Amino acid sequence: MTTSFETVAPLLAQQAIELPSWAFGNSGTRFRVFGSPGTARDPYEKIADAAKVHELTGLAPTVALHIPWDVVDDFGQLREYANGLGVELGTVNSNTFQDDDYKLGSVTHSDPVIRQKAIDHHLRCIDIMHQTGSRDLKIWLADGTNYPGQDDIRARQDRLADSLQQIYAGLGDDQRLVLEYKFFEPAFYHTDVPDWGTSYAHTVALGDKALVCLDTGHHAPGTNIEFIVAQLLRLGKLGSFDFNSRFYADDDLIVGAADPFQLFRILAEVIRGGGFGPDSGVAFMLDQCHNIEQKIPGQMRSVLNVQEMTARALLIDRDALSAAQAAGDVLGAHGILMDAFYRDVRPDLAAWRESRGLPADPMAAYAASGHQEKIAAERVGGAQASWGA
Ligand code: AOS
Ligand code: ZN
Ligand code: ZN
Repeated sequence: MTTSFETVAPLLAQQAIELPSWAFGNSGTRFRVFGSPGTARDPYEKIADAAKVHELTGLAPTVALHIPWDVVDDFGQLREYANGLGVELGTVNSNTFQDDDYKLGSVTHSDPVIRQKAIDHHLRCIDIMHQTGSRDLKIWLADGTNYPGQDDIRARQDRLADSLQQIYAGLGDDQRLVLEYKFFEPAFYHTDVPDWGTSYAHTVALGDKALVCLDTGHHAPGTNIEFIVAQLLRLGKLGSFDFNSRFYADDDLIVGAADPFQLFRILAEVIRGGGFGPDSGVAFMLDQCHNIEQKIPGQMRSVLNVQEMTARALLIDRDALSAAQAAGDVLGAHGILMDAFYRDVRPDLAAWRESRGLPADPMAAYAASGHQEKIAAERVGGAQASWGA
């Protein structure tokens, strides 16, 4: 029997997707960062942009900060400002990749002075988290080497473990550390946290408050990401997602744009493994840049894509699927999964949004609202925020 949209709507109402503050700054590639009219100039304007996405979609109640890009004099005031616009401050992302001192590494550096500087930066992030009310400290490290023999891979792991332990010791009772892995870039021979296994090993050694962050753009082409999702959920160590999509490398394009079917498969495993919903402990975040498209509607498109694929994944007829799997019905089981993927949930979602006081078509509502023109007219003078500042 086909699962009805009405059955899954209450689950969809629980969906929350965190937006990255840096998505509202200018970004680009190593060739060019493009400016665009109306781009946010400071953390306050980035939060206002994020709040607009939430206002029109009801999907994005929190905004992730990046330190030092989003440093302000008074984080309590920033928090109040966010709350006044109907959103909360979320994950704090540490940054130890833009300082000359970190050229050869940060928390893995062989020089104890530089290592301490990197550890202290994370402790400062934890302090900020107390002021912003954030639960998660997200650590992504640019640490690694470019040439075989450049440094001792094993010693770097030992230094990483020691540094992470010192950071972990600074966490409050309700705070968590999520460790993101990436197999290349900016280092190209090896990175110090290249894969889920390495992140898993370190987070297990740290303790229950340390979990793995899975960025969908950080795997070799062809990697079965949904398998990693299933495995980490099985092990109780999936802490968060950085959603985006990619054609070639870490493209940070709009989630669901490059490979909607992969997004569906990932979400199907999330739901199957109990990783969906506010009590699951798995945080949904975006990690994207909008280089050529408008940023607010770019983020709206992204959260709507996640919502749409979540709806389809929730519509999988689990009983029929289990029965087909148990019966060894290869094509039947595959067909049941594909039936859910091909369900066009857009009309149901539009009607459901309207029933909750949201625009049926948030993209059209934004375009018609004149908001983009308004911020373009208002935000003149000053320096636009950009990825890296
Ligand atoms: C880098 O590739 C990682 O995806 C980070 O999560 C993130 O993009 C970065 O911290 C944003 O500045
Ligand atoms: Zn990421
Ligand atoms: Zn990335």
